[in-house]
Amino acid sequence: MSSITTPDDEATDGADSVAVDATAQADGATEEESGDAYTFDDLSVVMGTYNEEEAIETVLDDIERVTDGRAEVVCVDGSSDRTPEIGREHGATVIEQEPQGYGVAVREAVLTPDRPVVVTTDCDDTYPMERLPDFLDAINDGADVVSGDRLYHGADAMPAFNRFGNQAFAALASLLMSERVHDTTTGMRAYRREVVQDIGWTENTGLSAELLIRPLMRGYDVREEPIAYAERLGETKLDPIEGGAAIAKSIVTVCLEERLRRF
Ligand SMILES: Nc1nc2c(ncn2[C@@H]2O[C@H](COP(=O)(O)OP(=O)(O)OP(=O)(O)O)[C@@H](O)[C@H]2O)c(=O)[nH]1
Ligand SMILES: [Mg+2]
Repeated sequence: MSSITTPDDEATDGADSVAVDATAQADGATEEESGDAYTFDDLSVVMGTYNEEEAIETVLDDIERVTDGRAEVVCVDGSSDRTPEIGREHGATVIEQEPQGYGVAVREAVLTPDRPVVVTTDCDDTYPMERLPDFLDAINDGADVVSGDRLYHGADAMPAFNRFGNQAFAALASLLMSERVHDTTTGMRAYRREVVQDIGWTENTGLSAELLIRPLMRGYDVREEPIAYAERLGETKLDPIEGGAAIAKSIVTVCLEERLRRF
């Protein structure tokens, strides 16, 4: 039994925890017992940014408004346009990196913050930053990972091909994990920092799926949270066919590695 919970399911505790899980659970318990809940001052919102000058101002303004300017923002940037300048003008920490794909950028982004709660998003105005308080609440409620489920509300703004692909990825991962998940490739999640620090990440285009699958299969408290999903500003950076094949391969590889790790 693992520990994913959805609006349809009852909460279940991870029963297959290993030593590292116990640490994560213990930290969570200490947090709750002390009544010292995390606030926006404990939050870092991180993203890969690659030629997103059409969207970055909107995304950063939304984060600023919703968190009263208290969340830290980290952008790992590979742009050749004005994205990094706009990011810095709006108070983000911008780390420059040659463009090497989604996962190379986002891995650097999640590993950078010192703050205890790390939220990922895309820099394309698709994800609802007004839900940041709910994600933080779920962490304060004991979740280790809170994963935004775009498909729950239908994701009408998503191209039909991508929607079908994302449903297929979730079905594949669910089968291989023996645990139902609904959106494996979402870009909006909250993590306790120790989860992203304690696990070794290997995937690039498939990093989003890996960031869900490894914690789930190690018994962390992973919860899916239905979110709205909006149409993208600017050009996509993902080739649906090539990217889709890479994601499917990552799901199979990571699920098998995690199963073998249990022996
Ligand atoms: N630094 C960096 N960021 C990247 C790279 N590839 C993608 N990104 C960023 O990662 C995020 C996700 O990329 P998207 O193009 O939105 O991919 P997607 O969400 O699968 O596709 P859409 O549904 O079209 O949005 C965006 O903020 C991109 O700017 C890269 O090679 N380097
Ligand atoms: Mg996107």
